[in-house]
Amino acid sequence: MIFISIFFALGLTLIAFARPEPPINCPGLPDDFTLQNYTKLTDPFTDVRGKKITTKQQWACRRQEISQLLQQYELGPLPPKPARFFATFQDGVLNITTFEGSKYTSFAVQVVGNEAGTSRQPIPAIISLGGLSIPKPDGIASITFNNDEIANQGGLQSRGVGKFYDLYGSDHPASATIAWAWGVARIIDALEGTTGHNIDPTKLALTGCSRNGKGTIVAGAFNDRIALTIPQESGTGGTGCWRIADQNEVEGVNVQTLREIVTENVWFSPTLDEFVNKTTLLPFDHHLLAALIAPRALLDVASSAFSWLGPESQFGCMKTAHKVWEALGVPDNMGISEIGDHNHCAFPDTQQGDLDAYIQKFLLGQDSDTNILKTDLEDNAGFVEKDWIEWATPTLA
Ligand code: MCU
Repeated sequence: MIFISIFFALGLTLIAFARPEPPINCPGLPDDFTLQNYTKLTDPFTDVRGKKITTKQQWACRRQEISQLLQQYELGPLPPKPARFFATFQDGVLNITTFEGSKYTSFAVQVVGNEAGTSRQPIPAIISLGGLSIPKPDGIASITFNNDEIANQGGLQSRGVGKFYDLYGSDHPASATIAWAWGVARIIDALEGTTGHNIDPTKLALTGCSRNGKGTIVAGAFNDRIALTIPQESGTGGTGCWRIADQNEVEGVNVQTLREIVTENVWFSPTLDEFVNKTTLLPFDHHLLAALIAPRALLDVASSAFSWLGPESQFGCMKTAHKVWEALGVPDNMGISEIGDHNHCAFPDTQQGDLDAYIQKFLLGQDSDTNILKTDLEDNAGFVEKDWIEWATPTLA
């Protein structure tokens, strides 16, 4: 009791609770599920049992199925919310401690630009993996998440290193990207459970560039409490599709592939190694990773300047993902802005209007035109829909 009183006296908040996920009654993966070779982009609207998805309710189960498949074959498992944690906010720093059994770990994130808010009218915030590399919009706070300390990304030798693994064990099969998704969830828990930061936890965006862009799409996909996800120049393993990158490589493009990426870093679980030279066996591609975000907002800020990032793959993969937002009746909640007139992770003025439109609509609640699906490369960056898509897009009832 004295302990709690001291916390309140200091203007801090102590929280320790777990909120269960709302139940949906979905069948889950069948016990006899087997991988099948499929060379095109997998159908979002047919489940693993071959059943067509025609309603939003069925999509909720298909979405759960895709989430399970991604964890099983590519990302590793996302642990549920820890049973116990506490958070404090003081002097612009959110301190978070989580407990699992007898172990605990603590990390802190810096909050800036939150002065504009008042306790009457809290303001939106952008959480960035590794720091902002888009311009900070006015009237929006910025929260810097040092994702590397949660799960290190210093090459293959950094597998299992970081605070996530201190808590769950260095042999936990979570990839760095899903461990970062866990970290983002803990930041949101802490924002929800503390006061004094003037941030509205229902108006959160997430961003990160390059390798942290890969983390952004994963963390956006696995965090329903993120309103707007903005991966920047994430390339292969982010908003690019494995199959398109492979095809481009066959055509002579110097693009990053699954085969290469698993030798470079720990962004994916070791389970993905099995798909080296066999990306066509994956029961998903990254259009379905992105689709987990729907109907929430997604703006893919891509670059067409570097073949390594796969400009056709990023554009084609996200153009395909967009069909899920179309099916859900919210096509303007997802955009692609692919422009190549700048250095890697140097956000150009030419994309400012596209970014502003998404910030205005999804963080500030203003009207704006978010119908943005563009690349500055000719012929849709080379992406030919009929070569990749064999399925139709329904209107989900
Ligand atoms: C685009 O992200 C990565 C890319 O996947 C890597 O191959 C390369 O080494 O680094 C990029 C990056 O994170 O650049 C900062």
